[in-house]
Amino acid sequence: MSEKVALISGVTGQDGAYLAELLLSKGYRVDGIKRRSSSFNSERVDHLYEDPHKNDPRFRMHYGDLTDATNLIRLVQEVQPDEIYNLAAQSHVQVSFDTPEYTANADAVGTLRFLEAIRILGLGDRTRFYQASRPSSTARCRKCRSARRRRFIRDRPMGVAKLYAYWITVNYREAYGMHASNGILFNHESPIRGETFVTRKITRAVAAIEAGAEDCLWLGNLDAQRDWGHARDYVEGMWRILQQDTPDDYVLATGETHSVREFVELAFEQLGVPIEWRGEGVDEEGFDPRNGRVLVRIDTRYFRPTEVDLLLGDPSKAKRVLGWEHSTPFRQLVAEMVDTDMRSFRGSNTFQRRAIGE
Ligand code: NAP
Ligand code: G4F
Repeated sequence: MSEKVALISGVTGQDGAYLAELLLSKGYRVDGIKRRSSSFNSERVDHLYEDPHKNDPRFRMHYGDLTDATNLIRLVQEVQPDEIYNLAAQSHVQVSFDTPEYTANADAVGTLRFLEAIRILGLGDRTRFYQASRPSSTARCRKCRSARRRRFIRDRPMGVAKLYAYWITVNYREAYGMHASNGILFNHESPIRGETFVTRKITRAVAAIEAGAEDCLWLGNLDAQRDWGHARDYVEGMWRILQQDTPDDYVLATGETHSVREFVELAFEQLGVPIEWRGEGVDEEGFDPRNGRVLVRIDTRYFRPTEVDLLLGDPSKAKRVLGWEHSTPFRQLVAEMVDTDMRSFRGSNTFQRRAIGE
């Protein structure tokens, strides 16, 4: 059998990097789409890079953008993929409140552009399509009081854009018989998680505090609860979804939920530092009871205009049909992230402050 070809959008992101690695290990040829930026943005996949002058490299990257339909059509035509994984997105919830129009263009219409590219090029019988969807309709939202509103949570511009992406994928499957599937993935993290998501923000801060480069971690809602798994486990689930004879939608989750507060406690525990809490609301703080040193404080800037208090997924269908299960316990995930940040921090001996984005 000839090698399979996969096209991954968002290959420079957390999931794109893990997925590219997995598919290469399975013998695929992988074509990744990266967007142009004024500085290098390929750090997560640099270890997969192959000299393009070499004959027939198995991993290639192409410039592209989800907001550019002609570009996507040309790439799909050139690559003739067996499988497309649409992972590219403006994926930060808080940023989607600041850039709602761009978020809709990339996250919602970007998905339509891919589906149309497959249809226009007549690749519906050959190319399977995976859409990176996210939980929303199952979540609870503090401001969505009525049962009806709760069913259709409009929690954030990104959530609304992703709902469109979810339904347009279902629509193309039903209308044109395409092999198009959604993976509804609950939060998944790793040592290469973006630095502005809460887990990585915590583990980087813990590493910086340990080295004396920072003295305090500033956070928003400590009581938000998430179903956190490891990205490495989740990309295996994405691949399994596209190996099914029949396209369908699947939830990938751990089935456990933990609060931001618990994540903080476990992360500091890796340094042998106990955390206790005192005060309430914006005055709450986390401190080391052995010396009274305050290590965690609240900054209202990190509160969201609308918050999803609790996310908890049910992965039973994925287990039953795909034989997929997450395999990294929560404690191990936190330890791996803290450990990697501590090592890289010691290696560079500097803690890079960022101008924006926590
Ligand atoms: P990520 O690390 O933020 O990666 C997003 C990727 O999309 C990056 O490669 C980014 O490029 C690229 N991108 C952004 N806008 C683009 C555009 N207009 N055109 C082309 N590429 C663009 O996100 P992730 O955690 O890997 O998540 C992957 C996908 O799964 C996303 O769609 C996300 O919404 C979805 N998802 C993630 C989670 C989770 O917990 N991780 C849960 C549910 C769903 P740069 O590297 O240049 O920024
Ligand atoms: O890590 P977060 O920014 O992730 P969030 O909002 O759950 O979104 C992630 O998961 C979604 C799937 O469920 C994806 F669709 C999306 O692309 C992304 O990957 O925030 C997690 C929780 C929130 O409740 C937030 O309010 O942590 C709370 N939080 C508390 N303090 C904070 C902070 N979040 C961030 N980013 N920064 C804080 O300082």
